[in-house]
This record gives sequence, structure tokens and C-alpha cells, in this order.
Amino acid sequence: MYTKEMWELSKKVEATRSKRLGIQFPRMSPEEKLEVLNENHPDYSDTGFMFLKHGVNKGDRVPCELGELLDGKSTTLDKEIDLNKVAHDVDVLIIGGGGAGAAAALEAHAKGAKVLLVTKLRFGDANTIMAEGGIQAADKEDDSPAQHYLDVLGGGHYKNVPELAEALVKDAPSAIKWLNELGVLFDKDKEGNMLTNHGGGTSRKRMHSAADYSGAEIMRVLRDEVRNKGIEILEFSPAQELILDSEGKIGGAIIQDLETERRHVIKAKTVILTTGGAGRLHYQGFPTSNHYGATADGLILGYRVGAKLIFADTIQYHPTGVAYPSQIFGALVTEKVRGLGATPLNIDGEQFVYHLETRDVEASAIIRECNVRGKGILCPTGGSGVWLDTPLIDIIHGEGTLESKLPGMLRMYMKFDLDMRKNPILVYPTLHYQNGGLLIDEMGQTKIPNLYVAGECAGGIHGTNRLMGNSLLDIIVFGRRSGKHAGENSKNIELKDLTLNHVEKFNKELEENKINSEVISPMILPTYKHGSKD
Ligand code: MEZ
Repeated sequence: MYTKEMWELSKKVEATRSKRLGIQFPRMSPEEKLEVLNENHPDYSDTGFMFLKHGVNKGDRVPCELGELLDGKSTTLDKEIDLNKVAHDVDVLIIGGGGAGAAAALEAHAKGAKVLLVTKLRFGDANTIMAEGGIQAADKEDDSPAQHYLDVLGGGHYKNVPELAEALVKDAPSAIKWLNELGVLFDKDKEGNMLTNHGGGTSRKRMHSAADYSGAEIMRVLRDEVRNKGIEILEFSPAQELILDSEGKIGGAIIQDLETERRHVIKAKTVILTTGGAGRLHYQGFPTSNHYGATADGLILGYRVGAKLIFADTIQYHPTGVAYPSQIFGALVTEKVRGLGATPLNIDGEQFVYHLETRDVEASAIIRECNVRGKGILCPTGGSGVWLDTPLIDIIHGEGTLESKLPGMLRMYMKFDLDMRKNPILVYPTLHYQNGGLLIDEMGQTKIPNLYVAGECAGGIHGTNRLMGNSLLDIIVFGRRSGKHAGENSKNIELKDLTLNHVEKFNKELEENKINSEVISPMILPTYKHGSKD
């Protein structure tokens, strides 16, 4: 519920509405975009980053919180692990239980491989299930993968690895078809045609959705399918370290059972890392839309065996996180809200940015409005935000639209006696996604033989800024590609003796570089202790 003062301020939104209706706010020129990014986006700040002193990315810039974990120590240095005592021996080990892991598991299984999926929380507890707005695919007549490709590159500041962006857009129509046939209930018209929307930076309406719980719907189906196929799953079993064999090929992983705290050796001919993002590291003090387990585990595990990071210093701050009420501070307000026409407004009820700029530009404009121009609305619990004029949705598309297209959003705000259909909501950027990650090729392979990465912990696909709906897409495209390739590849692999020598070598390199950290990594679970910065 708003305070009296906030209700008063919200009247300005109503007062300016008729004047704003039907008028499109101008998009920024390339020069204006560069300026707002340089001066406001957290990625462009001089603070909040450090330079790595060791490993394959020595000299590269990473967020401090990630750097501290990359500088951290492995729990396996105690040498108490007997690598000959193998708990599971599989062809394909998948580490991570979100959409990419599930898609990879299904495809590897279809190749006849023995698959094990381990995940640190429950299967499905991942950013996939929290994704709301949709998944992109150019499968309509007025669209094409080539058009999608141009949007992906434009959004990514032309830094994308071209082959990865190409694979993403080319596989997109078949990814939707696959999901649809598996049973995902996409939004359709009466004739059964898929309904699609715009997202920020898209030149065509190609966002396929399931109301505003698209990720949950996709995860529901994938999780069922993995279980139906009888694929083995170990829950509450985070990976602590990757194992190599004496030839330097991937050989498996050490996992820990969170309940018994016992460690187990998993021997595997191929490993696919699908551990997701890093929002729970709260870079630069930002709140996050991410799930509890998003602590960059895959980046730490991959880096220790020598896999290269790309664009690890580019983070996505979703323009519209909840600024108020504080109980849901940082939660996602899906871009679909703006896709349906809601516009951001300042304290005077004036629009200050086109509502569908790419995410980095949109977020920067909101940060500028609040922190530089002083035109944000102060929240009684701290910080500030801008209005999102959500009543516009029903005004533009007709009564009942918001309720039918954004039921989750409506319910979330109703819990706090705020009706988005009648009242604007307050938003501010929230840490949403890591644009970069471990560098892969078109089949999801890293340079470490038989180590694959898919989903949010992979890097290069989106350049330095991902567009809405291309994450649900990449988990399917690269999950499937890596699962197929690993499943097939595993038939020709013979593992030699397993070893953790690389961990000792890595530790030695830390010591040589005078890095003497007490931090243990991967982090596994974030702490939210009283007095901590998060
Ligand atoms: O791709 C995303 O991050 C997404 C769909 C988010 C959203 O705003 O709903």
C-alpha cells in the first residue's frame, strides 16, 4: 500500500495520461545511448570491478564479488578424497537443474547415453522457473532468423560471437516447436496460432509466452519429461570441483550431499555445466530477481580447470525490478508489462525514455532519472523508483487484458493492496542476468576436452547485453545442442586415471600471485546475515 504522499504523487500520472496517449516517445540516437550508458550503467563504472591476477583470464576485469570467488580456495585441497571410490559412473554428467540442464539431459538420454543430473537445490529451482515474459523465435511470416540475428547483434553491441548468435536464431523456430510438442502451453489465438509480442530492441513481434509465467510453464514440462524418461537426478547435491583425467580431459566432479555433508566422486566421460547465473552475488549492492542458488558456481568450477571467461564484466540490470513495496524489493516486473504498452514516468508524471529501449539503455535512463536528475519517487523504506503506468495496458488493449496476460504480476501486487489496473507501480533496475560466462562453441564445448556449458553460465551468445526472451531461448538451443553432442561424443571416450592435480596447480598459482584468500568457493549458498550488505 502506498503512503498518502505516494498516492498524491500518483495523481500526476493520471493527470498527464490523456496527453501522452497515442504519442510515441522518441527513441534515443546512438550518441544519446552511449552517453546514458557511460554515465549511468553500473558496467561502465570505475568502481565495483577488479582485475584477475591468475588463470586464463589474467588481466581481465570482473565484478569484485565474482573476483573474490575466483580467487577463493577449493574445499577439495584437504586431499581426503579417494578418487577411486566412485559413487556414480556415467556418460554425461549435467551439473545444474534448470531449463538448460533439463534440455541437455533429454537430448543426451535420447542418444542412448547414461545421464546423471545433479543440482544443488531441488530440480527446477533455477532462474528458468522465474522467467516471466517469454521466449523469442522468428517463426512468423513477417520475420526471419536473419532479422532476429540483426536484433541480437544490435542488442549485444555487436560483440556477440557471430557463430553462437547464428546458432541461437537458426534453432529458435525448432526450439519452440519442440517445446510445443512436449506440451508447453504457449499463448495462442482461437485458431491455435501462437500469440507474439515485442520486447525491448526487437524489430518484430516474436516473443512467445505463457501469460507471465513462461519459464515456469517451460520448466514444468521439461522437468516432467526428464522424470518420465527415468533420468537419474540427485537433488541438494552441489558440485564442489570438476575432476580431470591424467590426459587433461574432463573426468567428472566432486559433489556434496547437503544433507549428510558427505562428498561423492562422480566419474563422467562428459560434463555439461548448466549452473545458471550470479544474481545472488548482488554486484554493486543491487537487489536481484534471481533464485537463491544463483552464485556463479559454474564460472568458478570452469575457471579452475582452465575454461575461459568472456564478458564476465557485463551484467544485466533489468530495468524494472520492484522498487516498492519493500517485501518484494528487486523482484521482476516482466518486460512484457512494457511490451504491452506501460511507460516509465518520473515524479512529474512525464515520460523520460522510450519504453522499449534495449535493457541496458532503459535501465541507465531510469538510474539517471532517479540518481542524477532527482526525478525519482522516494520510497518510504529507502531508495527511489519511477512510475510504470500499468493502467495504460487496459486502456490500449481493452479491459481484462492485464488480468489475462499478466496474472502473476497482478496477484503479486494485489497482495499489497495495489491494483496495477488502476494504479501505477514503482520500479527500479534489479540485477537480472550475467551477459557473459564461460566461452563455448556452437555445440556448447569449451576448450577443455569434453567439458560443455549451456544456459546462463555460457558466454559469447549475447555479446555484452542480452535481449528479452533470448535467455529462455538459449537454454533450449544450447542445452539441446550440448546434450546431443555430449551424448554422441561419450561413446568414443576412454577415461584415464582421475586427478585433482589441477586444483593444486591453481592454488599454487594463487600463492605465487600473493592471493591469500580465506574465501571458499564455489559459494553454494549465499548468506543473508543481519548487517551484511545484502
Ligand atoms: O528474458 C528475460 O530476461 C525475460 C523474459 C524477462 C522478463 O522481463 O520477463
